[in-house]
Amino acid sequence: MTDLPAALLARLERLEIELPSWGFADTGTRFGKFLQDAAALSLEDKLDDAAEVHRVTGACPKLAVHVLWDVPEGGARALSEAAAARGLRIGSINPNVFEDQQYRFGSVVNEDPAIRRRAIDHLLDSVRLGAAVESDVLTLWFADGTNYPGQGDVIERKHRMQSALREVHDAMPASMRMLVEYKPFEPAFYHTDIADWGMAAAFARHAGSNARVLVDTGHHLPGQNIEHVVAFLADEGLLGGFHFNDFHYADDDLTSGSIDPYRLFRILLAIVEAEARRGGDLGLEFMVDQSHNLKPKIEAMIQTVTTVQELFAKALLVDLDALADARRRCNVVDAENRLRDAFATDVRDGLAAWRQARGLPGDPLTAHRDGGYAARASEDRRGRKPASGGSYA
Ligand code: PSV
Ligand code: MN
Repeated sequence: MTDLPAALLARLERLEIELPSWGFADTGTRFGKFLQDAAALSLEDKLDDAAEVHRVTGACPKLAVHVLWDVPEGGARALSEAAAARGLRIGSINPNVFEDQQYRFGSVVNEDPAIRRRAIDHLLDSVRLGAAVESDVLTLWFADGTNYPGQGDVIERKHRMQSALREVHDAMPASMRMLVEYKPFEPAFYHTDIADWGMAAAFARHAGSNARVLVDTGHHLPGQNIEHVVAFLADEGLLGGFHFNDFHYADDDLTSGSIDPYRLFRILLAIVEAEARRGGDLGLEFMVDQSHNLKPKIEAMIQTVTTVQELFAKALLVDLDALADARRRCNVVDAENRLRDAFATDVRDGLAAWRQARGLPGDPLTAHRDGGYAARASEDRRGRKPASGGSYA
């Protein structure tokens, strides 16, 4: 399909996809890391890589940062200036209350009030950092949880979480939104304090009117109907945004749409339907949270962005009137086929033409490969690495 509808393209034009700083660095599994010569080491490298993805896609003007991993010595000002120098902005601020040794038994729900205080202070510092870099999104993920039955008083911990989130929410400027992320397990293996979307929704309600839920697509137990969760949260006014990735088993952090593109299509359709019902955009944060251990990082990010665009375009192609009609008639086959028809439509030529009309390369991945960026980055970064990961650029 070469001619995509103008309204569809206008919606795609408003689809900004935020890239994660940590997705450009060397990452691995608990069994180790395979280093890549071209993987980013510094904040500047990560911004350069994000700028390269933005150069070829035109869709990624923001970089999400993790406070402990990314904030330079010069603080907020240095952070914003480094982003602006590359035509980017700092996106969501991700506090880190999960790595320090003191957090072995939790952060804001720790038994020790002094540790709880330090964790909350870090969150408050992150609010200030966000305000200083003009980021209006505070993304909260907690590793807090327990490994064994009996280890913690889950309700006491719930109350601690509630009061911490409320305190942080109250310190946010009016323009800032708090996104509360959930995850059923890992690193805790018996219970996690914010285990699912329902708990995240309850915590967001307790925190205040600027708190919403963040749906990381990999953070569900097997079989969860994620599009139902998305539709439900949107209707409650509690859907804040996404961490996109794909999975086969659990939180695998694979490239979006690589395992089950029909699932991501259905999730995006839930957004399209909610926006149609509302008569306008939901104002969501579309963020990527992936860990590319085997693929070259920038190529995987470009694949992600183009896949999300393709699947969003397909979701926008669903004939919602015909779908409503089939539902009214209780014609299950016709209803399902409205989804299958749209999903089966090949939108790649249409998107290439759309990109070219906007002065972008029709094929972002080829443009990146032809530009020689990866070879230059490998050359520059190889010498700064402890050991080379081999031939991958
Ligand atoms: C946790 O698994 C998570 O999804 C959170 O969003 C973190 O910020 C991110 O991964 C990186 O550790
Ligand atoms: Mn996440």
